[in-house]
Amino acid sequence: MACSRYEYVKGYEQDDRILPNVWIVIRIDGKKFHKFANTHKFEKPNDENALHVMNVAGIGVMQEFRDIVLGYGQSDEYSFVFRKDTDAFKRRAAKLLTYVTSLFSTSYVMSWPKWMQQPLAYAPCFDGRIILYPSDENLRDYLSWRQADVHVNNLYNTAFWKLVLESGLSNQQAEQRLRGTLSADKNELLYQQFGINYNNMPAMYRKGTILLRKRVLQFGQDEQDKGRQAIVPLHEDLIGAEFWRKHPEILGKYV
Ligand code: DGT
Ligand code: MG
Ligand code: MG
Ligand code: MG
Ligand code: MG
Repeated sequence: MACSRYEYVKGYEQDDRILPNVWIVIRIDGKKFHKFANTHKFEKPNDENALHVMNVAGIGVMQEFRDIVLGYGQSDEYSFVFRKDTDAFKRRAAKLLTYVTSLFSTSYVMSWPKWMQQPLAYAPCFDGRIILYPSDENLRDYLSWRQADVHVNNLYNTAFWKLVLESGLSNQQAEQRLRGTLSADKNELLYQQFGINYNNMPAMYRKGTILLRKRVLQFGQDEQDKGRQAIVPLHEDLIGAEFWRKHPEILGKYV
């Protein structure tokens, strides 16, 4: 029964339910974090504490949305993968996207003071998008794409900031020095000029952060006890097959 003559306007709302049986990925990304990082004096190229703020916000999202099976964060972005058969919010796209994006933003702001010395100068915000992947292969390729992105950027940025901060090159000179170089060249430059073995740099910077749900035994529990579920950060390679063999539960392949 219509309560008022105005109620017909509800009919203008669109049905945005996502089709069944596809992987739902939500990726959020910081708005103009180039500027945000400068304003808040992030260390270059990686600010460990700022990355912790991102990871804590990612964990906050996964604690609230139980159907997220994997989170993946690097730089100013986080991707969240929902179970293929999730019925959260009846798979309504706008609800899923806005809840995840706003919860990430508020969690980011709430955990900021625990990790950062400097108070927030202004309210950070994040954009969000939904991407649907029909096959496990598509999903793996998506995550591989994001991890390859952090590898390429981090290797470049590490070399760039070494040249600027330690060799005294201008930004432009450093850019010129690196123009056209391959990964192997940048590895070699880091090793020869700065004594750095890139592969020994912190894995969080090179690989990003993967958040998975795992059962962890609590102290004093016997082995019968299945333990408590925790969200565990990993900094592993997810491009190779080994990761997926080790964590079959992500794709719903229980062994
Ligand atoms: P957007 O996303 O189009 O609004 O613009 P940005 O500036 O957020 O660009 P994006 O997302 O492509 O790149 C992320 C920026 O965030 C990049 O310029 C470097 C900065 N950033 C992220 N993490 C760190 C960090 O740990 N340290 C520093 N210094 N900068 C960081
Ligand atoms: Mg961008
Ligand atoms: Mg951004
Ligand atoms: Mg970004
Ligand atoms: Mg309401």
